[in-house]
Amino acid sequence: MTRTAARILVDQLQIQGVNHVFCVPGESYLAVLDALYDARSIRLVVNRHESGSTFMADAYAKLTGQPGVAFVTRGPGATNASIGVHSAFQDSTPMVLFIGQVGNDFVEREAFQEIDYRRMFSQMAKWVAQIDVASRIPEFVARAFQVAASGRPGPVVLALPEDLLEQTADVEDAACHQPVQSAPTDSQIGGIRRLLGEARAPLVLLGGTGWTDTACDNLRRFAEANHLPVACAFRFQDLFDNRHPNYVGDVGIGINPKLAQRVRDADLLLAIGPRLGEMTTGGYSLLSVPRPKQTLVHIHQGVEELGRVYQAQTMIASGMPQVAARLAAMMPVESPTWATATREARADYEAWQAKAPVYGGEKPRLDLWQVVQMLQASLPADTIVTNGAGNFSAWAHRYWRYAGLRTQLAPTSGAMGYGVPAGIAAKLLAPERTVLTFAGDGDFLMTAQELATAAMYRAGVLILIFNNGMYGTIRMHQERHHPARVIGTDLLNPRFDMLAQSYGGFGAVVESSAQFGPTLEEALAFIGSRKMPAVIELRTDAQVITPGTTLSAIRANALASH
Ligand SMILES: Cc1ncc(C[n+]2csc(CCOP(=O)(O)OP(=O)(O)O)c2C)c(N)n1
Ligand SMILES: [Mg+2]
Repeated sequence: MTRTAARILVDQLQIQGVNHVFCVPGESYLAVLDALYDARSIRLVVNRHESGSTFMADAYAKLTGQPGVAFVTRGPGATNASIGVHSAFQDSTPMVLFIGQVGNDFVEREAFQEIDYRRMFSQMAKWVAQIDVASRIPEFVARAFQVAASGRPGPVVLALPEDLLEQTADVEDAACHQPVQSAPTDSQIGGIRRLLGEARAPLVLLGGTGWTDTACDNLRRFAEANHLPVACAFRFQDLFDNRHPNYVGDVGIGINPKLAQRVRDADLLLAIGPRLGEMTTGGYSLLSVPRPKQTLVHIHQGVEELGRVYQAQTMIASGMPQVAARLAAMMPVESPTWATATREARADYEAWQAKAPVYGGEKPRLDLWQVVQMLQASLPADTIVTNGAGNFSAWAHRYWRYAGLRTQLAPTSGAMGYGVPAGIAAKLLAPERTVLTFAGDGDFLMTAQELATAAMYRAGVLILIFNNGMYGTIRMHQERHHPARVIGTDLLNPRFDMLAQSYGGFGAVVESSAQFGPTLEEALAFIGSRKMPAVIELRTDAQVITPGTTLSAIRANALASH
């Protein structure tokens, strides 16, 4: 049967299991939009900026384990979308981005909004291609999903030239993709068992994508049976229930110094899933490059990631469900010598979560530590917590206890603006769950326009804006390197409460700890009854630049050492 190219494409999306598409429309792919008109199983979510589309597609994939899909227009649409593609690449998130493209009749003339996407995305996508012939759409689309979801997952970009979308073809559909992952061999598992038997101070480090509920459960059983301490890599804190006695903290920015020491002192590091990237290795200092002092077992989905930086003793290419099942079935080590150390590491984690004395003894008007405690006490354990980038995120990463898989959406790419669209996507996909977004004043305004999307689709996400009137992270680094020479980091902000209200949401300002509880209750009641977003602006003390230090302390230190 002859179909239009757009119909073949949309039929193929349905076969690949797509049920949400995030987009900003463009005349370059009108035919696809028209085909989506009849595709009732696909919900089209329209954004206000293409970063919203790709960030939401990334959040969708992190929450469902299926590739997220976005459609954007050529040139300006593609450049706007690129931040989410880069984030998906760094986060190993499966994504397929479709971009309308200049027709083949005009290509290479630098026609209106023309970009060569192969060159533009080559470093931040697993595969970039252009479909020129309608009869090959099923092949290209199936492969895009196959590539995005297999091995180390990541984004794929497909360009759709205008003349393609005018074609028709009589072609068979392709089948749904089947993500492919390797599995560990018997001798590799035997090797891990042997190394564990010889270890005195082992540490498990979890990270990366491709985890399932069963895989996390199996990993927990492995840790319990062997009394192992378990840490999570930067922004992958939801792979192990933080309330579990074997959980000892996250290995990322602002790491607990005692945990950092434990990583350094470990004689066996079982890195299961993480890329051993800059943020997870303390800038490549916790493990020396290329041959770490610790005996390193590195298990990763992508062969290209193994041995990239670190020459692990044992490198295993494996999917997470595959390796976790084998570890759970492994004969545990009898009365391991490190069981006490695991309890001590847990105690260190709990002490690290106790309130840090940053206010010089003064009682702050708005105590952010207390804010997080109140949130944790009032919100369900399975709350999905999202954030973008900035020092404010430390309050979530350090003090929130993530209760297990798919309770955290956070960009390891450090992309500001991720939290708001990710939170909205989460609420759209899991309306029954509470979604809490941590945002900075700088971070929030990078994607605040998606509040319109939240309002249009009635996504009742709760957003906390940590307003310190500056790009605080950069100010912190500025004070370290160029003390008392403040430039380019102050911000003049709008009235965030009024901004939220103008979108039909709840908006309130909190200036003291006492105000927070009642305001939170009001916001939650609003979300419950109106199914609309709620924004609480926290007027924070700009001095409190991290949970552990103040700006003046950093300045004084820097001045003393310059
Ligand atoms: C898209 C993007 N642009 C710039 C940066 C660099 N950057 C990192 S943190 C930061 C400031 C964040 O400010 P804010 O959201 O107010 O959080 P704060 O650090 O003040 O808590 C900047 C500009 C980035 N990470 N991402
Ligand atoms: Mg700020």
